[in-house]
Amino acid sequence: MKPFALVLGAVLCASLVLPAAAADIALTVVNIETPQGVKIWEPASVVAKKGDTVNLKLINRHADEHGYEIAAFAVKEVVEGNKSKDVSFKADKSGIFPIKCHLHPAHVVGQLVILD
Ligand SMILES: [Cu+2]
Repeated sequence: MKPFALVLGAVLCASLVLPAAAADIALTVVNIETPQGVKIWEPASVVAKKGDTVNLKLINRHADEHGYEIAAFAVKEVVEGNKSKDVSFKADKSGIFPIKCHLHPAHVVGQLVILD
């Protein structure tokens, strides 16, 4: 057997035994208006696994500014009208955490679910 094949075999075996490494989650979240006339971030729910790095691109398609807050992870952004903003954070604890527009409390947005 050639050395390359040995190394490849060792890598394949290791990948079967070791737990899955933390991943990079990338998601685009867009502020839309519901048929009821409420401006929300869509998708409303973000799911990741503990240890993942979550990268969100927040796109605000409205003329007015909107907030995106996940207090549990110190995320608190204001996205100006017709602008976008990139946000990253490490999902270092598991649980279900609210996502809000802190500028307009009526815009109850959704939830962040971090799986153990
Ligand atoms: Cu808002």
